[in-house]
Amino acid sequence: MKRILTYGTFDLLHYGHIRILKRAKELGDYLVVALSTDEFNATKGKKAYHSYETRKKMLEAIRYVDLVIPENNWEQKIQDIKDYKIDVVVMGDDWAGSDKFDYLKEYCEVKFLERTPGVSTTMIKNDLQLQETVDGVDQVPRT
Ligand code: C2G
Repeated sequence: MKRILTYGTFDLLHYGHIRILKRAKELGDYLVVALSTDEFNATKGKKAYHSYETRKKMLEAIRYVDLVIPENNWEQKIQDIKDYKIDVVVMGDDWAGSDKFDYLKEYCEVKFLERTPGVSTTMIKNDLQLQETVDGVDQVPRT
């Protein structure tokens, strides 16, 4: 059984997330997703819209995902690879060459898959904010 591991925040789940999970699972038989906790995100200066528990439940509902574990810090990856007997760590290629992943090549295969263009959690947030401004949502409610 070939075991795959990936990391992420997966906030405001979108098709870029689904595509990386689908392609990661296609590389093996079992996919573990290490999901950034709210506390870990705070250290990255990020605040997810959905809580860890909500993001975990959404990921667990995806057919490609077999197990969701917490990502509490940057340093846990080698232990994760050992604990879950990982053969391949997969990330979007925005992480290619990053010192956060390249060193893992001593412990397992590391693959970077093409990031899906045209969508990101930040883009969704910005577009919604812009839309609210255009629609004047904060105007007097329509009767
Ligand atoms: N992704 C993608 N295409 C997009 C957006 C994201 O392929 N349009 C991929 C990212 O490359 C990443 C995964 O989806 O592999 C999750 O993305 P994020 O939730 O943004 O995760 P990130 O903030 O990159 O956190 O320890 C590493 C971090 O936890 C990764």
